[in-house]
Amino acid sequence: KKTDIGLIGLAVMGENLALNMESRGWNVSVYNRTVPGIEEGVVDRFVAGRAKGKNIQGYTEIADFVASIKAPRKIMMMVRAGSPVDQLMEQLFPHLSTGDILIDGGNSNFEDTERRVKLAESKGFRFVGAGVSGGEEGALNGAAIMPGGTKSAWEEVKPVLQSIAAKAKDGMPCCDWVGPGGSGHFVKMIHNGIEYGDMQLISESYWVLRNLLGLSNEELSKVFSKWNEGRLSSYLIEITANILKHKDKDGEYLIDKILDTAGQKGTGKWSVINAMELGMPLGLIASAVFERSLSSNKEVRVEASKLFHEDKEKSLYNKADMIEDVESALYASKLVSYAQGFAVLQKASDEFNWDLNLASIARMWREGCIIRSVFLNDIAAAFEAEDKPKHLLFAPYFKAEIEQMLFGWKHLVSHALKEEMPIPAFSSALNYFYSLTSSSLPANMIQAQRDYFGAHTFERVDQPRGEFFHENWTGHGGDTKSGTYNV
Ligand code: NBP
Repeated sequence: KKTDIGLIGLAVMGENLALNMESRGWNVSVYNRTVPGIEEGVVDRFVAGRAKGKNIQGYTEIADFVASIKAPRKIMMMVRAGSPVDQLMEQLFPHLSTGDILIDGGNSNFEDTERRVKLAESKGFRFVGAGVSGGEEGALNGAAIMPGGTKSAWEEVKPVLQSIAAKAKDGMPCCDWVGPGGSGHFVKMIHNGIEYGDMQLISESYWVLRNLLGLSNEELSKVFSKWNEGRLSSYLIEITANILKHKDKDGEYLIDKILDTAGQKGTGKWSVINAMELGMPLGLIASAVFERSLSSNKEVRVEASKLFHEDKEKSLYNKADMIEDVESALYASKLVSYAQGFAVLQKASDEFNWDLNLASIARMWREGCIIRSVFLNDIAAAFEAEDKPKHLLFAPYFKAEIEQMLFGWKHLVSHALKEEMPIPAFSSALNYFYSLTSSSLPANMIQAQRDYFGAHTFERVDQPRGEFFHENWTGHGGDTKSGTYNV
C-alpha cells in the first residue's frame, strides 16, 4: 500500500516529524542517505527503534522511497540547510512525476528557496519552502510551520502540515499559507531574529535585577514566574524561571556555572543583513546579534574589565519600583522589536509582491515555536483592525501600553547606564522609539556633509520634496553634482 507522505533526513527534526505525522494517522515513507564513512544504518535503527510497530516504512534507495508514495507525491526534506538540499533535489528529480511536491522544512535561506521554487516549477514539479520552528519537542508534538512557494501545492499539503502543527488556544493550527517564492523561509528567518531579540531582552532583565538589585536566583525565578502570568506570558519567560531555579548535581545553581559566551548559527545575522538590504531598521535584533559576538570574546572582556573597572557606590532605586520598571523596559522593548520585525516583513512583502498577511503570521507564532506568547494575540488583533495601523506602535492598544510604560522604561535605562550596566537592547529600543517619534532628526547635517564632500545634493525645507540642490560650500568646489558616487 502506498504511503501518504515521504520524509527525508532522519536527524532529530526528521525523526520527530515522521513520528508526529504517523501519530496523526498518516502513513509515512522515510529515507536517509547511506554514505560509507558517514553514520550508516540510520534508517534501520529508526524503523526498528522509535518507529517500530508504526505505519512508517523505511527505505535506503531513493527510487524505492519515491515509488512508495501516493501521487501526487508529497516529500518533505529535513536535511541540513545549504548545498545538501540542492544535492538531494538533483537526486530526486529523475524519480518524480509532474505535479509532485517537494517541501523543504529546513532553515534554508529564502533566496535559495526562491531559486528552488523556480527550478522545481521549470521541471513541472511544485516546491514548498516551509519554515519549521519549535525544535525537537515541536517537531514531535506540534510545531509552528510557515509554508510558502508554489500556491497550488497548498491544498495538497495543508491537511498534513496543519495536522502536525501546534494548535493555538482557539484551536487554530499554527500553520497557514504564507505566500509565494521564498516568503515562508523569510518569515521563519524574521521569527528567529525576533527570538534573538527576546532572549537578549530577557538576559538584560535578569542581569539588571541580579546586579543592581542583588536578587538571588530563587527571587529572580519568582519574578519571572509572576511575569509569566501577565502580559509577558511566553515560553521564553517560562523557561527562564525554570532555568533560574535549576540546581546542578552538587546542589548549586547551574546558571552560575555556565560560561557567559553565547553561540549563534546565523539566522539572527541573516535577518539583520536582509533588513539592511531592504533599507529597514532592525536595531534591536542587530544589538542582540552583536552582543552575542561580543560575549564570545571573553578574553578581551576580562582584560578590558581590569583596565576600566571602577568600584563605586550603587545609587538607590526602590526594589519594587525597579522590578516594575524592568518589566516595563522588557515589555516596551519587546514591542519595539516586534514592530521592527513586522515592518521588515511588510517591506519585504511590498518589495517582492508576496502579499503577506501580518495578522496571520502573528497567529502562526502563538504556539509551537520558541517565541510563542499571549502578546501575539494582541499583535494579530492590531493588524486585523479595520483601520490597519501603518506601524505596530500606532495601534491604539499598543500606543496606550507604551504611554503607560515609558516613564519606567526610560528611568530604568538611564539608571542602568549610569551604573555601567550593559543594556544594548533596552537602550537600542528606546533610541529607536525616540527617533521614530521625532518629527525632526539631525539628518540635515548628514545631508550637508554628504553634499560638502561628495556633491550628493540635498532637499530643502523651503522647497518642494523631490527637488535636489547642491551648494558650492568652499567657493572652489564647482557646481557639478554626483550622479554615481554614493557612500
Ligand atoms: P541537521 O541539520 O544536523 O541535518 C542532518 C540531516 O541532513 C541528516 O539526516 C543528514 O544525513 C542529512 N544530510 C546532510 Br548533513 N547532507 C546531506 C546530503 N548531501 N544529502 C542528503 N542528506 C543529507 O539535522 P536537524 O537538526 O534535524 O535539522 C534539519 C533541518 O531543520 C535543518 O535545516 C535545520 O536548520 C532545521 N531546523 C532544526 C531545528 C532544531 O532544533 N534542530 C529546528 C528548526 C529547524 P546523514 O545522517 O547521512 O548525515
